[in-house]
Amino acid sequence: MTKTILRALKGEVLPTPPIWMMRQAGRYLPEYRETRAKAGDFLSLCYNPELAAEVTLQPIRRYGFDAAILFADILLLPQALGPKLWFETGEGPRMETTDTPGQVANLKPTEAIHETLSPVYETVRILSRELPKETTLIGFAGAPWTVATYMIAGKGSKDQAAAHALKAQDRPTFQALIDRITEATVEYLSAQIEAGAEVVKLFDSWAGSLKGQDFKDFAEAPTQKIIAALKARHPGTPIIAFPREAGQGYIGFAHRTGADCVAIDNSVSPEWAAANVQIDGCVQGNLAPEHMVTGGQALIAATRHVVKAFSKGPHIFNLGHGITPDAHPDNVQLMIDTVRGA
Ligand code: 1CP
Repeated sequence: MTKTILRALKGEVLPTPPIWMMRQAGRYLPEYRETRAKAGDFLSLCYNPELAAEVTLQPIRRYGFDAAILFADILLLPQALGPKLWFETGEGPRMETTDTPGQVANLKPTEAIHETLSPVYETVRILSRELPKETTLIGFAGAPWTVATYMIAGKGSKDQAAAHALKAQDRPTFQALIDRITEATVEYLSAQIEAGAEVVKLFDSWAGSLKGQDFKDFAEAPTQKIIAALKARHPGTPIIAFPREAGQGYIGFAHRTGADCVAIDNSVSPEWAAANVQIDGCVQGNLAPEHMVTGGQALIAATRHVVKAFSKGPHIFNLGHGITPDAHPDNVQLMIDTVRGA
């Protein structure tokens, strides 16, 4: 029998939506913190196939989610193109910046990425052997705009000002960077699929700061190119796109990019998303991650609300963004029980 997530991605309306959660392997789980301590630091964990597979499996064992997402990070791909990457404790990622024509030209050739990223493919191979047969394995990458925002600023930022500035001041350099990331992402995701990823997801976490024509040029166009290239090589592999906080940009996004499913953040109501986005096919989302912290009757009511709003079309239950480190593991169980028992 086909796995439930794959059925939903093909457009089937299931009596109970399949469920997984962004950042399901993460700091809210004591077993994750323990394995991370064993690895030493976050990047060592990402590049250790045995331990990365272990943390990917932890939420599957604990909760029986319908999908596992490969444990890695969207910043491994830009690191594989050359810039140094490290994590400052308590602050987040830092990268050597790439914002001049010379720096873009000096990025490593796309073929060179596999040298750095081969442990990630090994993690995928381990997982495709070890996951329960009903669990779908999801691979992923950052979408080019979101990856570019970290490469240009050298860190995360609320408004992505450095990337917007480069786009305004030196469009050819900005476009060349987007093109290099786009090309490398195709090879990275292709390698994940060849290693055993059954679905891939593109995280465009900062798509919401692109407006008007910029949204079309830098959220839609690179996503469309990646999907077209992947579909030519791996026609059977479904692709989930997550243009976070796209707002009106969600409407027709699947149609324009070729995505099999659009992940919806929690800044829009599920009724709106059902009426405007689910009409084109499968959607994923969109419970507010805060409920994993606060729990209780409000969690139950909001979970039922999301399930009901999307119940007439293909739906994969998920949060609107990643679960946060202060979430309580019992609230995750309560959400799952509510989805499956509703
Ligand atoms: O243990 C730790 O301290 C590290 C926390 C952490 C984790 C658990 C980071 C650092 N990355 C991850 C794993 C991760 N990141 C996954 C694994 C699979 C999963 O369980 O979902 C995925 C899919 C990501 C994707 C990712 N990394 C995104 C896109 C999704 C999103 O959350 O918007 C982004 C923007 C990143 C960059 C990143 N990596 C880590 C942090 C703290 C950040 C955000 C940095 C910032 O903007 O400030």
